[in-house]
Amino acid sequence: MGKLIRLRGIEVRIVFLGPPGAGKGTQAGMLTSELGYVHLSTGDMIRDEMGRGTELGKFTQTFYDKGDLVPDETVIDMIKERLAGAENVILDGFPRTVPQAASLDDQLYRIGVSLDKVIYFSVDVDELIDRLEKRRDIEGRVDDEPEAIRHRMDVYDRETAPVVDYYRDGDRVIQIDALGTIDEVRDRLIGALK
Ligand code: B4P
Repeated sequence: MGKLIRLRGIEVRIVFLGPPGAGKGTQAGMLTSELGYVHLSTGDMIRDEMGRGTELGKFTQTFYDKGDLVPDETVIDMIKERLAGAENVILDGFPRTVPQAASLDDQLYRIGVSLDKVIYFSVDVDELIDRLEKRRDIEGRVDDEPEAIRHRMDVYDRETAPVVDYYRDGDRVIQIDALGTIDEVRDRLIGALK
């Protein structure tokens, strides 16, 4: 395992923001295996619940399959218990709404820490659609079907783009160009984290 990048010598909490297919999960997975971060992905948590057929999974599936966001209270509860004890965390896909972002600030305030960086993955929409269609062919994800993709893009514009503005107001956003190969994006990301 590589050396953990520490900001100001303390533990690190980072948010990855960006539209569906921007590569948040891909890059978070790489940083986790290479640099020892803890990867908290609400998308993975939801897929895990759905895969195990739990009551929570059945509830979230009705939103997920259509490309809708799962209700804020549900996702906030999922992240709360995992966040409390975790250090050097990448939050991937959370927050996705302004109420989720406000809840995260509140949770971090209560445990006496703050966010170190918010990384915004910027990619144009044609490339996003191309990536998600390829992923559908490989992984068969229901939310990567064309209608669900279009809907997720609309939901992103309406619900998640304002989260970028929420963090921009606090001067907390670092935008990276997420176009290019996975390794090129990784190198830009590592540069942004230093
Ligand atoms: P997520 O699991 O977060 O998925 P995503 O936004 O589609 O993908 P991501 O940006 O991580 O892209 P990836 O690396 O996989 O969310 C799924 C659903 O869960 C949501 O629609 C919602 O229903 C629910 N949900 C999750 N969090 C929620 C929340 N906080 N509140 C409410 N609901 C929530 O990359 C995509 C593809 O591109 C991959 O195939 C990858 O291999 C490829 N790729 C990546 N980087 C590339 C590159 N540089 N070049 C070419 N291809 C690349």
